Amino acid sequence: MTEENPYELAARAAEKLADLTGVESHDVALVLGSGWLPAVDALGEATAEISTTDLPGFSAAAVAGHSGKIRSIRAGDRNLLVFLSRTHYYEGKGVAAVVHGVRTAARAGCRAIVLTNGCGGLRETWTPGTPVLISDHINLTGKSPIVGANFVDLTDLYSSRLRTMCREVEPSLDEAVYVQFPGPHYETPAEVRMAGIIGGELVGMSTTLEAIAAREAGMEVLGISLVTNLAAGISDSPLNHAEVLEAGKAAASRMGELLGRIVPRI
Ligand code: 8IG
Repeated sequence: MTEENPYELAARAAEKLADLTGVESHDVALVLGSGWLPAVDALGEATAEISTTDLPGFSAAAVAGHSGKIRSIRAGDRNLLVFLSRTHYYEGKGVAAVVHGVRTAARAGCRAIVLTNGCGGLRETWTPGTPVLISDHINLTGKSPIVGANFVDLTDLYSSRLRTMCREVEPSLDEAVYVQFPGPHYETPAEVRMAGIIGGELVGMSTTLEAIAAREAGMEVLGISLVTNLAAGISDSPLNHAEVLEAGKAAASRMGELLGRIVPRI
């Protein structure tokens, strides 16, 4: 990131996005986390696909399974702006870099954003590949994307209207509190127990800073986690990233179908 004001940088990125995609304004943004990428094709026909690095303020994707692309998709009467990857806090590029896509989406016209992620689960009934709605979060990064005296209200951060809609569409969806750890290491079993004690049931390395930036920008937020593994210590087996991608692949058609039913109703 440069020294440029992050909001101006996002405005420039949105302008270039409109140029490159030929789409004047977008309506709903989606950020695809670990395991969600294979679901993208179910959302609709791509109008355009660009590299994040074609836009001001983005750097190359760092994680296997995260492709540095942005797709513009026409779905019904909506223009979807789909980020096939995200910048993670653990990359060390700073909090502004983490939320740059969210701010760009807001400037591109998006009124709502769907933040997805792959994460660890604390509820033993959540087998790998279970989607869970995020009801609220605990941000253990200790950081905010907002700088200065802007006291943004985070009540109902994860829109109860959108959660209710999702549960009408898919009554089997559970809801839980997502705890963001800084990463990139997974939690110790003691940290997972702590997450449970403070009220969390999902543990991951993304989403909370983006949700805050989205709320600051006035967007409605829907958060959906894909539990790809039981959190450390909940099961006996150690965690590995390949397994996470595998669980995503296995769940892909279900997640695509789920997003395909939810997104038109946002
Ligand atoms: I996928 O168990 C995925 N991402 N922090 N813990 C944390 N992040 C994750 C996990 C997990 N699984």
